[in-house]
Parts: sequence; C-alpha cells; structure tokens
Amino acid sequence: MRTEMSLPTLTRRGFTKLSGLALGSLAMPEAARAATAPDVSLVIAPYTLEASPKHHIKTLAYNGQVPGPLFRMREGQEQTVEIRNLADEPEVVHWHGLFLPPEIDGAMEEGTPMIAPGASARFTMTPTPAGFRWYHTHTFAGKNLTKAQYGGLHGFLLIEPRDNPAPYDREVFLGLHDWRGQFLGSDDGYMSPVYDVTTINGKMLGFGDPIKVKQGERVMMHILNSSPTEIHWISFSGHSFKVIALDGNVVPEPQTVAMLRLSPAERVSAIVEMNNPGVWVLGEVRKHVQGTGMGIVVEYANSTGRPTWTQPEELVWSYRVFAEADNAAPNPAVKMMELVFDSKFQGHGNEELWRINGFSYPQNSTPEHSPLLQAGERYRLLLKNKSMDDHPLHLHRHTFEVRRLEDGAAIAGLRKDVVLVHAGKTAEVEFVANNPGDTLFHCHQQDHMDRGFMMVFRYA
Ligand SMILES: [Cu+2]
Repeated sequence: MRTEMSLPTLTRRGFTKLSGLALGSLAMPEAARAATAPDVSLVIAPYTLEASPKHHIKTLAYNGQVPGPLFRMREGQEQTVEIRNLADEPEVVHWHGLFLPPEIDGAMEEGTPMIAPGASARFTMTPTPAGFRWYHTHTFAGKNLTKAQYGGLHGFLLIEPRDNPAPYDREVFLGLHDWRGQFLGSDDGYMSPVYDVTTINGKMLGFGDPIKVKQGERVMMHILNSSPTEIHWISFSGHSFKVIALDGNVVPEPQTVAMLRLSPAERVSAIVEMNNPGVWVLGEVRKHVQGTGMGIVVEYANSTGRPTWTQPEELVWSYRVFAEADNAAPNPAVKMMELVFDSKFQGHGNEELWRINGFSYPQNSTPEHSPLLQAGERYRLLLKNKSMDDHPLHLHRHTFEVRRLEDGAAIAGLRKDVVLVHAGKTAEVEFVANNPGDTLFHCHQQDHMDRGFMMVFRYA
C-alpha cells in the first residue's frame, strides 16, 4: 500500500516536500517500489488535532492521526518498516519495549541515525517480545512544549502472543495524553509543565465516539500513558479492571482493581466485564484533570442518557498486588549496580539539571563513567531517587523484573520496562544483559530527559 495516497491532511508545505520525495524516488522503478512495499509505513507530517470543536492543536502526527495507527505484528516474524519524515526537523522513532539492535531501536544516544526532513528510512526488524508495546518520537523538546513527546508522535503496537493469557471478546486501545503545556514556576523557582487540554485517543471527554459495548462482553483494554510528563489515574464508573499485564507483560497474579495508575510510558492491559448496563464515563480520577478532557464515554447497546461518573474517594494503586512474594535467598551471582538520582538547581527561573551518580548526560556516559555490562550477567539496579520529584525510569532494549518496592517489600515475577520511583524512595529491578549494544536508560519524563536524566549502558 502506498501510504502517501491516503494521507488525509497534508499541509501545503508537506505536499511540496512529498512531491520532492516522489521525484527523488524516480530512480527506483514504480514496479520495484510496489514489489517491496513495507509492512509498516509511517509518515511523519504536520497535523491539526481537533480535541474538541474549540480545541485545535497544531502538532506532528503519524499517518495523519493521533494516536498513530495500531500495528499488529506476530512475534518473531520479520517486518519491513519505512519511515518518511515530512516535518521540518529531524525525527527518530523509538520502538518501546522491543529487543531491537541499537541502530534501529530509535535513540540517537544509542546510535540510531535521525531521519532528516524530507528523507526516509527503511529497515527490517524482528518484533519481540510479545505484548502491548508502542512507538514514539525520541527527540529533544527543551523549552518548546509542542515538540517531542509533548506532541502527537505516538502510537500503539501489539505483538501478538502465541497464546492469549485470558479469553476476551474484543480489544480496545486507549491512549492518555496531555497537551498545550506551559512551564509554571513554583515559589522555590523550579519549573514544571502544566497542561490545559487532556485527551483519551486524541479527544476530550464528550467529543470522541463513545466505546460501544454489549452486556456480557469481556473487553480487553490496552491503556497507554503517552503523556510527556504526567502520571494518570483511571477509573471506569460502575466497573472494575482485571489487570492481566503491565507494560505488555503478563503479571503473575492478575487482580481486579477499582483504578489504574499509569506513569509516563507505562501500559496496563486489563479485562473489563461489561455487566452493568448504562452510559458511563471512563476517565481520570482527579476531577481537575478530567475537567480538562481526560475521559471517554462507554455506552451499552440500548442504553441512553447522560453519562454517569462516580467519583472515587481516594487514589489506590500498588505494583505489589500483581507480583509474587520473593522468598528466595539472595542470588550471589547477581551484580549490584547503584544509580543515584538527584538534581542540581541552576538558579532562579531556570530548570534543574538532572544527574545520575553525580553527572548529567552526556558526561555520565563517557567511557570513563558509562556502566559496562558483561553479556549474560544478571544485574540488579538499585534505583535511588534522592530528588524531590517522581521519576518513571525506562530501560531500552531489555525487560527488567521489579524485585524490591519502595516500602522494602521483596517481590518477583513482575516484568516491566518502566518503573515509577517516587521522590526520596528506592526501588530495585533486575535484568539480564542479553542484548548486546548500547542501551539507553532514562527518565521518561520529557523535561527530565531533556535536562540530563539519561545514561548509556555499554556492553564490554
Ligand atoms: Cu524524571
């Protein structure tokens, strides 16, 4: 399929570039191009998101939609990918949660080349592991709160498992996002973004299509928090969530819970039994956030009326309930690696500079400071957050197992690629160094990674 033919909203400038690209590709005969059509085609171009009739947001999007298209792949089945960049600035696409080589993983810090404006990139990849993954831009935003993850460059990716962990009737994908951020300085001079528009699947509550369900259905909800910086709390009035997987990985102890907490880049896959007919709101638990749009209507067949929202009284979430207790003796073969996070305040009106073990990126990733991994070894990361902010920490190209929670509880079996560590707390995760190549570790909060909260692990 030729993607450019079906782009709904190319701007004039985008169209000019497209023509230029078409000329550039004349070197390849049309038949040859068609014969080698990619399995996955992404076109990055300017786009205006209509979050509501009164909220039009100029941004970048994949294939003219926010979130970008859902891709389904079979685990281990090779895919050809083509990415065309019709934006004004270089772009890169990160395949979050996959075990890819650093040249295509989608982080410049690992050596993935950026795609220049007007250029395209083409490669093959073998998608693994199975589960709910996603893809997103991995560029720098700095003070511009419309760029990088502040914008619309994110989409769903499902790598189909060989077996389904639980029976369900159908799947729904929901993406949480925050828009139109502004840096707000607090009394102590620190700056953080605040947002005046929030959406689920690009729409504010009441402006998108409702999710239409039937009584008795079991719906698998795959929920992604693609927010640049914000943790979100989600509940579904009249219903509960049976959490099956976190970050796409099946949990050892599926549990039914009243609400979900997702920090930036986290995913939850949960089955909802549609056993309470009516018209309901699924949305952000905190009123002031839902008030900016983060909600979606769920409508049973033959039900009408205004959607009902039941306000939960408190925020409840714990990784622990989905994990096994860890009663095993410590494994002496595991290598300990301590990572201490703090910040250096740059002066009033400026942001903090984030540090890992005393140095910011890139100083912490020189041959002298960069952690060196031995292939095949198991590492335990002691994630010590000595700062006054919470950090969703992400390791590229590997899955880790959460082993110790902030309250000291030892757990096992919870495999993730993002873990939230609150201010002043420590958590521990383990991973096996089984994917040689430069590996980026960073805070998934855009303003933190932009200000030094990244580090490259290298293999010996
Ligand atoms: Cu952070």
